Amino acid sequence: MTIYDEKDVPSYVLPELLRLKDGSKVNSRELWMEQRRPELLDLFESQVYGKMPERPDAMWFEVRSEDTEALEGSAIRKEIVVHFTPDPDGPSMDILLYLPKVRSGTAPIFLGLNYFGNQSVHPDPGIAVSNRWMREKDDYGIVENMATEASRGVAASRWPAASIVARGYGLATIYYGDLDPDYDDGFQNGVHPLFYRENQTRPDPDEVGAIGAWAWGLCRAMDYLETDRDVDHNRVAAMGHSRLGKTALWAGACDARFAMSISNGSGCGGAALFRRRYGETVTDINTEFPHWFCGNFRQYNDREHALPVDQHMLLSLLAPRPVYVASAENDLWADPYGEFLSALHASPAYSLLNAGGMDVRDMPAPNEPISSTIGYHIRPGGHDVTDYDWNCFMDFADRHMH
Ligand code: GTR
Repeated sequence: MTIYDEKDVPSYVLPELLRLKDGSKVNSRELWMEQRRPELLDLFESQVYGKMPERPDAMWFEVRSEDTEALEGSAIRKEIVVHFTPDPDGPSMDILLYLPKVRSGTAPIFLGLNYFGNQSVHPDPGIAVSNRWMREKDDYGIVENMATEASRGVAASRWPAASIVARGYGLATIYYGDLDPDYDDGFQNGVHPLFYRENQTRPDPDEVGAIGAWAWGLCRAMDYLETDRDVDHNRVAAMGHSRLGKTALWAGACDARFAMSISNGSGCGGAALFRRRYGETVTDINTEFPHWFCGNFRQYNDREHALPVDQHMLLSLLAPRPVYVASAENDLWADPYGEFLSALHASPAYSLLNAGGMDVRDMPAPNEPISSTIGYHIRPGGHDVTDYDWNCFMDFADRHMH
């Protein structure tokens, strides 16, 4: 039975953030940075998402197109292919990048993965239509698992590129299926084979599933952004919705080059606390999506209490960098209150680093964003990314990334 009522939430004790495995108290920046943080990162890698793979030595970038008159002349559009091997026809991902034309210096960036190909984020006819496998969605112009011309701009409401550019930010996005198509194929497609040892045919129980591979893609996009002279790579925010919100948090936790992470409706395996079992549970997610997490994570089906971590610890790995969590009132499957609580319980790590944290104790009312170093809002409505969400993300970035 899915829990949708606070009175059904089991009582639970969260694992203690500021205590080392050996029981000693973490009371200094040094102990946090040098011992507790690595300990937690290691637990998340081995038990939840899998070990983050390295950058491939032979990776290279190819700028495939550039248009200085995009978005009615307000933006520069670039398309970049990130090749993971020397072979130009080998595994790769395509970055779509919009940069504000009017700007002083380099541009800060929102970087996020998308669900239906780069052409889905804007009707802009200059964006190449993805030719990768995609989840079927007729009303989005995805036919026989392929994007068609009709899929241009179908997800534009989730990617307000013109407003982002007007506020001085760039937008970079990649189709998540470039990294790993989102179905359970035993990890034969996508980037997983790149990580295999000789004769290895599937990830070990502590190696990345799909979320780990998607997050790895965000890190590889960061490798590119570091080389782009129009981009301020010290101000790149990883952003994502839902399964890709889980991904944006994990990427920020693994890679301190991200100035901040923003999760929207990320729920179970994202911002929400596992131990509440509210909405989606570990068993639900491992059953429906057996390919998302690492193999070891299955040990916690119906055993949330046995997890050595909970998701306030995931957020704490971002500290002292800002992190923003967004929920929606009707998105109960993602447990809005559990998302708030993990933001709240990540605060002690931020305080220890003199980085603020969350400056409220109680869940705010809808449409009353909290903009402390750990930011949060809940808005009316359901599981989606709206202009309201984006305005909050940009306000938060204005405050913490400028
Ligand atoms: C749901 C899944 C959630 C969330 C969502 C999404 O079916 O249970 O964890 O990730 O999909 O990504 O849209």
